[in-house]
Amino acid sequence: MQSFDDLTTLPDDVVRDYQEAGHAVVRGLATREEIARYRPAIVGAAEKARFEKRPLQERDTYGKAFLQLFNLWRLDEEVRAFVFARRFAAVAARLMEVDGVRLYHDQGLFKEPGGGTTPWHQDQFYWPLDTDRTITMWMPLVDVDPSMGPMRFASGSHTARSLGDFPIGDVSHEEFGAIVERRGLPVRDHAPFAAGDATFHSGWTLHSAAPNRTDTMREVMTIIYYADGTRVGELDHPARKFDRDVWLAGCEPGELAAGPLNPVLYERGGNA
Ligand SMILES: O=C(O)CCC(=O)C(=O)O
Repeated sequence: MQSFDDLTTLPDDVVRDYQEAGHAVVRGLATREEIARYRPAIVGAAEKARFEKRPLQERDTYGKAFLQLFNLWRLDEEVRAFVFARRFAAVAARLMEVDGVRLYHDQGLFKEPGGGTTPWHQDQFYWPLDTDRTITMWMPLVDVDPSMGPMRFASGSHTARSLGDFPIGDVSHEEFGAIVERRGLPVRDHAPFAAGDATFHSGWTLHSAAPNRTDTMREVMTIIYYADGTRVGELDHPARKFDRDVWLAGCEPGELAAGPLNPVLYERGGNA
């Protein structure tokens, strides 16, 4: 079996796609063997971390979109090895054209059978990070076809940075959906996916996902990275203050975003 320290060769056109569109797909970033080995630990950690017990029909739109399970790397050594994979972090660094990346946090995003639409949103609305060099890796642990609710991205939307202060929900879906239509932004989903393929999207890229119309759980693991050297930004609304308190514990605005939960996961020429 390959090691997660083995890097992958990324064609230049994938980097160009990412820069231009704000998203890109990397096929086979994890092998089938790696997914078979690490999936049970990720699913087990997700079960441990699950706090949502209500049936789907009793939840709001955001709650119906997926089970969201945070920082699974802290629950299990195998999951830690997956989240700390130098191979994944190196792709994040190359796409953002930076020398090193830190972990913001991981999250399992499991869209249940019958799970709803993921509303249009921008991730960086939540993140008190003083940079636009932020990126999410979204990797299915099972094969995902278009009926299972793959992500879709509005190409080019990242260049505008903030398109409105909307937390994810019905209002963000309506407002951002209208922007996508009005501006005629091309929407792409990169589906179908084999387990181990991965998409990468920028923190300002508008994205959403269709409902899961199948009987199979859409198991996805995500890892969020930002450029090493980034400083903590303004805590200019409650969501950003909450994120600072949880993910950047102890870091104040203007200081390096480098708390105990934010290890360097890749450094060009280094060991990380
Ligand atoms: O998996 C989904 O449905 C949405 C994922 C997402 O919003 C993200 O990874 O930023």
